[in-house]
Order: sequence, then C-alpha cells, then structure tokens
Amino acid sequence: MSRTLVRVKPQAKVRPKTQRPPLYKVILLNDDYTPRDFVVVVLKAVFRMNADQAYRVMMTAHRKGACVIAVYTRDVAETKAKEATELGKEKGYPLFFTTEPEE
Ligand code: TYC
Repeated sequence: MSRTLVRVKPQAKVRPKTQRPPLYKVILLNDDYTPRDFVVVVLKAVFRMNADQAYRVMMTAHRKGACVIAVYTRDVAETKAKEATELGKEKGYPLFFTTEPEE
C-alpha cells in the first residue's frame, strides 16, 4: 500500500524575544558624617562586596558625591537601598542609598 508523503515547508525558526525586566541602579550618596569604615561595613553586608570593592566604592562616593553600586531588578534594588539606608539610620548616620532606572 502506498502512502502519500505530505511535505510541509520548513517553518522559519521561531525565536521568541527574551523579555528582560528593566534594571535599576543602586546609588550611594556621600555625606559629611557617616564614618568611612561604617560605609564599607554596610557595602560588604548588603551588597556582598569584598573589602577592596567596598573601599573603592566608598571612596568614589566620598570624592565625587555619588557612586553607582550595582544594578538589580526594581524590587531587589529598592529593598537593598532601603536596608542599607536603615543600617545607617539605626546608628544615627545620614547614610543614604537611592535607586534610579537604568537608561
Ligand atoms: N564623607 C564621609 C566622611 O568623610 C565618608 C562617606 C563616604 C560617607 C561615602 C558616605 O557614601 C559615603 N566621613
């Protein structure tokens, strides 16, 4: 018994665009009161930096007024900025972290 072979035109490869969530920068702001060592401690604790990274970031904010620390999804960025700011507040320091959408 013969069978009819149905030939289907090969489909164009479907390549769905991967949807990536928008990213947010966490920014450390300089102030005149928070001790340098404390800023380093917070950067290490909240942003999982090593001593060297934390020191460089702290000094960049100290010299330039602000420093981008990292980028995360909005939720993570806002939570970390809040946590880090709160650690300063608990000690009575004006240490401040803010977030901003990445362009
Ligand atoms: N400027 C602070 C001082 O001289 C140290 C400091 C650095 C504070 C970075 C905040 O984001 C900051 N004690």
